[in-house]
Amino acid sequence: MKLIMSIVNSDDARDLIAALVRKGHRATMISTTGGFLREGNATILVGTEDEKVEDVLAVIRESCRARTQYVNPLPPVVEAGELYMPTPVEVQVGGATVFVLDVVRHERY
Ligand code: 2BA
Ligand code: 2BA
Repeated sequence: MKLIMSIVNSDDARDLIAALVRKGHRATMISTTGGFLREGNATILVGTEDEKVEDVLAVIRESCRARTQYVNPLPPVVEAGELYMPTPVEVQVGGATVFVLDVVRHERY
């Protein structure tokens, strides 16, 4: 068994969950925050049998699209009287960042 941990854009999360459930997969959504942009994203956990992993990954690929975002980098330390004009930096935000982990044991009580 595998645990598929997928970090996705909050805007895609509900459609992804709906698509997974439609195809008979079980899923849990957690609200998370990205360390770089410090913005909300969503982490979707799917525990599934090894042979269903590719199907889950295909659903994730279809439901989540990459987009470009602009962020203001953290300001440097400036001397008194100096002016700092932040230049927004372009970053590509996935799609989905996916980790597939081996499940050592799975129980339902
Ligand atoms: P954030 O950490 O908010 O990152 C948003 C986007 O900013 C990233 O998109 C990437 O394009 C860029 N970025 C992040 N850290 C960077 C760095 N140290 N230097 C330069 N650019 C950086 P994605 O790679 O698509 O990641 C989207 C979200 O997925 C991330 O949000 C984070 O919450 C999660 N994530 C991505 N890779 C991860 C990893 N290796 N471990 C844990 N979480 C990860
Ligand atoms: P929910 O997804 O809201 O599911 C509530 C209950 O509905 C489940 O109870 C199960 O009895 C049923 N159910 C959910 N998805 C189903 C499906 N695709 N087909 C048929 N019945 C389905 P539990 O199995 O006790 O799960 C309780 C909660 O634990 C779930 O809430 C979900 O958040 C999480 N969960 C369970 N199995 C999971 C898995 N394999 N991967 C990720 N999260 C899981």
